[in-house]
Amino acid sequence: MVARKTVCLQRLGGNRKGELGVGRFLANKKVTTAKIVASWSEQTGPACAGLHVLAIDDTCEVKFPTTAPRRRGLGPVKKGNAYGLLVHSMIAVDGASGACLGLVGGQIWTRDGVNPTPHRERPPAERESMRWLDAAAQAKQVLQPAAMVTVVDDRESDIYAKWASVPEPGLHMLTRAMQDRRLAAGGMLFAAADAFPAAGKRSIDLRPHEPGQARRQAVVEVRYGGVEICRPQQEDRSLPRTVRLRLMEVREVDPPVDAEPLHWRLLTTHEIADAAAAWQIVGWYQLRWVIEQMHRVMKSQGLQLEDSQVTTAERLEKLAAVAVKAACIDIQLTQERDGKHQLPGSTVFTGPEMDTIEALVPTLEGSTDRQKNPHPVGSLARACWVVARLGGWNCYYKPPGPITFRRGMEQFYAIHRGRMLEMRLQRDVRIP
Ligand SMILES: [Mn+2]
Repeated sequence: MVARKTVCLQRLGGNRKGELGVGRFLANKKVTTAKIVASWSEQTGPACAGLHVLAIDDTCEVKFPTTAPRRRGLGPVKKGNAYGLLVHSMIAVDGASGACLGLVGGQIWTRDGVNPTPHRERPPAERESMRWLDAAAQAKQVLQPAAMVTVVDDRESDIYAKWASVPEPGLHMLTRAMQDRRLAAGGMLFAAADAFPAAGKRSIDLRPHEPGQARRQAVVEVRYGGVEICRPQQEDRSLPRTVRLRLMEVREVDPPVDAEPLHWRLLTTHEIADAAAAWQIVGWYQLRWVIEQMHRVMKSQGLQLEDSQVTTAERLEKLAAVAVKAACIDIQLTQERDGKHQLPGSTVFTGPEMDTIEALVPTLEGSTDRQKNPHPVGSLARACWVVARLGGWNCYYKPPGPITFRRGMEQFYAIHRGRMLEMRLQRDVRIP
């Protein structure tokens, strides 16, 4: 069971009783990581109906303290010098507003030691890179209600098999290029961009990718054009020999001396009619910061997953699966705290949960206007206000952030469970 009281379990369970509950939950063989991951996307499809959705995915490594005699069944991460789990997750983001609409899918795994077979000699199904194709397949399933889907990911996902097999009508891809590839017309991909005309300059907002980096503005120049990439030599021969794509190059003009200059080569299946369309695609790629923020919240701010003392890899995987969902909700609530996107409560909460939210409003309101819930009944923003109040936000000073929302969600679930139990008792024990 739980070896020691930990910050992580305190936060999930609230108290000693909750901690044992979480221990039981993690030990329960019927609750598998796969089942928790499958439940991530329950509310996402309906929230995406009719929209152009960016399905943004990324992998993060969660390391745990281990010692040689006690590895907890964890495999190597971080180039093999630490032990932990890998978490791959995909979120749905509204391409027009940037609002996070929930989780789409992903997977959580641990490595069995450093694989002795070089990457290129492994069959595709055994490569970790399959996760990018699997996530894209999950996007096709879960996001069927969307009008259009664009899968957005970083350099690790620049995989020929993906370019050749994933896109279909209504499902696009936007990925940062990693490989300098041969082109059907001769020459190489990276050099091709040099021949494209510059399509304009703009100042864009760069958010920090790692702690310690500062947020800054960068003036960038964009160029774009069509390319036809060739199937690599060692690639599966059943894949088409070439794939037609658009290449965009985004390069910082006069970068500051102390900063790493921005230089993105983006490949996409989208047509680029003009400079405005090119800038729109740059904007979509920039929304990748939402998943980076979610992974940061999962690892540190909200759940302190890396501090967890849970004893086995299997239970840590389940804990991580719960933490991903919790972090996604924290991001959704933080984004919607002012009602900016006018999302319905159903984006995050079930019907009965929204009833509990509404029942809590009068008990949390104060006498002044500042202390009233200003958002319409049934809206996600109205729920954000309630959860923030439960998390200790006092209606004044700075707006609530992910940590306040996490604290509030734990309170909320405890109250909601109590309320459901009370309602069941009232129904079952009919006093004449
Ligand atoms: Mn990545």
